[in-house]
Amino acid sequence: MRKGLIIKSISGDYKVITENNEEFICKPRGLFRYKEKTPKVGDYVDFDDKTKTILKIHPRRNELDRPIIANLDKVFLTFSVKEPDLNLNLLDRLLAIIEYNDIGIVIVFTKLDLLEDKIEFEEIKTYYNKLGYTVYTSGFGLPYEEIKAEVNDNICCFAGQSGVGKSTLLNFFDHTLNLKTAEISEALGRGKHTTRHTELLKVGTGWVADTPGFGNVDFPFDDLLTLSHTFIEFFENSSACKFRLCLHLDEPNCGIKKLVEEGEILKSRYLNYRLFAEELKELQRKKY
Ligand SMILES: Nc1nc2c(ncn2[C@@H]2O[C@H](COP(=O)(O)OP(=O)(O)OP(=O)(O)O)[C@@H](O)[C@H]2O)c(=O)[nH]1
Ligand SMILES: [Mg+2]
Ligand SMILES: [Zn+2]
Repeated sequence: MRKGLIIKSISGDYKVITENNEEFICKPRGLFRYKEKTPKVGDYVDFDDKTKTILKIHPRRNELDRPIIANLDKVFLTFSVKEPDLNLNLLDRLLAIIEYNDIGIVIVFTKLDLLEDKIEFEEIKTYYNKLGYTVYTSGFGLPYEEIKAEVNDNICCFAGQSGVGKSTLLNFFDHTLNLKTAEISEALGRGKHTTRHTELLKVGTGWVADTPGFGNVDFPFDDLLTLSHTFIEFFENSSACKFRLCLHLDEPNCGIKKLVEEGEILKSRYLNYRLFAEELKELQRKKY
């Protein structure tokens, strides 16, 4: 029996790499299907190198369904400022989901070279940075050195909409990766994503996954208090609210709403929060 890390899933088979860099294509044992357990990229597994069978999946520290990956240390939330336009709704949604999963977060804004008026963007960037998230900006992958160094000793993934430049940036990390990239009009026109598979790639002393882009992700929870706690600045300032379990929606004397009015909390972030709260309420209505 050997131990390894799943670095790629290939239509039902899995590429497993061992500590001394031997690679094996393995099948999951039949019992997994019965137990509805599916190996994921990022899983540490025990496998038989003779029969090429995955015998056991080690307990996961965390896992995401979009992108499908396990045991992440860090997610690079990748957002272009143009083409496609900066999607703060998706950013706030992903921040909430990754916070909930307790995974490290790095925000990367791409395509700065396409932005003429940077004033509004600077405000947004400063805001997210002040929340405590590491924020990088790049234009055509540059400068990439600091972003690349974030991968060392970690299992990471690049996540974000199709066409924001995830594969482009990874190619800057290491030209030999040779990942396929495509014109956004081309990508959207075909209605397909350029990157189709999630695969962990060795970069420096860490692993990083290029993943297919996505437009929307469901919340892994449906209660409003959890949502309010994943908005870290709401959580940190909630002692300013009259009610201890204030959801910052229609309660009187809400400290968060006051901070929004005073311009201390980004308005778009609060409006997205309200939209997400409505979405969760709708989910609950359907469920019960
Ligand atoms: N102007 C500009 N174009 C960029 C930048 N980064 C990427 N692009 C272009 O954007 C297009 C899409 O880039 P990709 O790297 O394929 O995007 P992706 O996020 O990997 O997309 P999917 O694989 O479909 O999820 C390509 O034509 C890139 O050349 C940038 O910083 N500035
Ligand atoms: Mg790609
Ligand atoms: Zn409140």
